[in-house]
Amino acid sequence: MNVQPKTVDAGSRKRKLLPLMGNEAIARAAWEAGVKVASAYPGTPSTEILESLAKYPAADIDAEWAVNEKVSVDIAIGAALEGVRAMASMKHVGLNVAADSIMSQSYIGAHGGLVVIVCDDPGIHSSQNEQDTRLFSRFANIPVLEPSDAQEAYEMTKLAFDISEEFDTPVIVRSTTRLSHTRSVVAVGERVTPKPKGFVDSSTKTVTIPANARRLHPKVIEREAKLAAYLETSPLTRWEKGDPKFGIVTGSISYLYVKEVVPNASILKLGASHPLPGETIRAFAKSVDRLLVVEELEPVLEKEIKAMGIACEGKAFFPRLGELSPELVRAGLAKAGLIEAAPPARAIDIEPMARPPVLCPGCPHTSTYVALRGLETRVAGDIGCYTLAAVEPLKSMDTAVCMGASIANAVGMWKAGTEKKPIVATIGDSTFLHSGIPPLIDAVYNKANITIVILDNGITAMTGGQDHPGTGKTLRGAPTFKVDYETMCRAAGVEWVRKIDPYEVGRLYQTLREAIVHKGVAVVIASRPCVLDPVKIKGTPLTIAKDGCIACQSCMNLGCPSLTWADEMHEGRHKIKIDETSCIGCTLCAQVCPTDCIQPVTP
Ligand SMILES: Cc1ncc(C[n+]2csc(CCOP(=O)(O)OP(=O)(O)O)c2C)c(N)n1
Repeated sequence: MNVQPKTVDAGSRKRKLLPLMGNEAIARAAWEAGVKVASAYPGTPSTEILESLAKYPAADIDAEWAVNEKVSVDIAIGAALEGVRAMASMKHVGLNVAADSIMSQSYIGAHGGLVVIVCDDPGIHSSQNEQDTRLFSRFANIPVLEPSDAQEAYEMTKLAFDISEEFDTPVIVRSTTRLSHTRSVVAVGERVTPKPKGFVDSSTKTVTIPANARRLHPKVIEREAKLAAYLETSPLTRWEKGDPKFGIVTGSISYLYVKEVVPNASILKLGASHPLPGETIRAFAKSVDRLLVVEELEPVLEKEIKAMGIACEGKAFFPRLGELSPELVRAGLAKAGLIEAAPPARAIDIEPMARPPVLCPGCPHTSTYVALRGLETRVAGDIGCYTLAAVEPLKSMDTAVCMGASIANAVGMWKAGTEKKPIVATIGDSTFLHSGIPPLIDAVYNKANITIVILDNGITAMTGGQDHPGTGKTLRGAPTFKVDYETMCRAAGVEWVRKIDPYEVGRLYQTLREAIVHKGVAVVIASRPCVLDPVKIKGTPLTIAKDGCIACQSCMNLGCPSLTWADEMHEGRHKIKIDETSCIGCTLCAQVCPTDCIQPVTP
């Protein structure tokens, strides 16, 4: 096969060196590879890929936020079908949303070159689960490249486009949090502008009706065998000869941990972990006394190598959960009896104070959850900053499954017929646009009796403040149409819709009370900009007149991080004080104070 990693050249020292994060390296590679269309929906740890791409000239690359990951992949597919290089990027759970398109596109191919960047999150730093994208590559019969550092992220992303075109397949490049967010020096190259190939009329290939799909499926299987053959000789598969006492099959960031712990070991580094180069693995296994597999998360390689009839060991010594580390690799190899165990670490006798995350001072989501708790509702929640309402001190959200689940979860709760409390779904604006609209239509269609609160803070706050169709701005900051939630809800058939400012506490309570007694679907749109995005809001801070505070703790129910207990006491309870540096003057605490002792700081 003719796909050599042209970009992995020995002359890299002559190239320009840039300090790039893994995600920036991927973006740089995409730009250099001549990607014409790039689309993504934000999600940690992948978000910076598209944000970095948007810094390259608009004439070179059309970079856009899509409403969700499936839409982003479908846009990339459309562009690739027109014969240009296209890319979609997402976090691992975004791949679930995009899965339907990728599964079928695997049959259709890639024509112009189609690469999907998926960033996994071992250790669940900022996600709702820890799924391993390598399993999906097997499911979809498409190759997955796994860089170990930012330089490889750059090189493999470029190579992924070559492979995609040569083998007519979508290619996944899999990163992880540690790689995406680690910065190191990357030798970069020059941009190429591939000639657009144009659309090729071939409906037997591009229309997946059963008759065509039946013909395409065997080709997918053949393609996989060709890719495996290519990977036998490709520099992506690297055999590092070392001590034959044991050999380690590894890849991705795990490779770096292995190199740190046993630099002279025999290592088979798999730059692509699907499909596997079986012959090379077999030869490598024969060359060592014992074969180990060091891989983060699932025993994907271990199981497949065992299925080839090759004896190996892996998860007996290394954890299946969370991130690996040099310490864990060392401990695992020691447990296997292959190296000395590390001397016991010096015990540190300090218990760090637990500091659970809380909503920001003045967060517009706070009052909605205080009110829902007061109204004793059953709250089906969703994913966003507001998911923090599920934990202390707000503790007023009962469920959070995945993006867009809240409304349909609430419908199911109502259908179950066992709930004594009013059922409320709460969903952020970005999440509503991502996957909340079909369940809203479903709720009306099936005559559900639920309340939906759209928490409209005018931004995708959780992932760092990205624009979306409700903000009226594109990724590059250009003005565009701004979705009107009220009109949208009415078009879906919702008759009872109210828009309120969640800083007006009295009105908020009253509106929610009316919504939960309304028969049918009631929608409350709680609109108030995020205090951090697009600009940090800082109004006149508030202060508490000590004499007036009766230590009733009403304001403390807000869980605002600007409120703390003062040393002074009233009837055995601590009075409250406000940290004026973090207070933004939202007045929520003043509104719930029964003695009116909270006032703006006078200059
Ligand atoms: C399928 C999927 N894609 C992306 C994410 C990352 N993510 C978590 S919440 C969220 C959106 C948050 O925005 P919004 O709903 O407006 O709530 P906010 O954080 O602004 O309160 C995103 C993009 C995810 N968890 N799952």
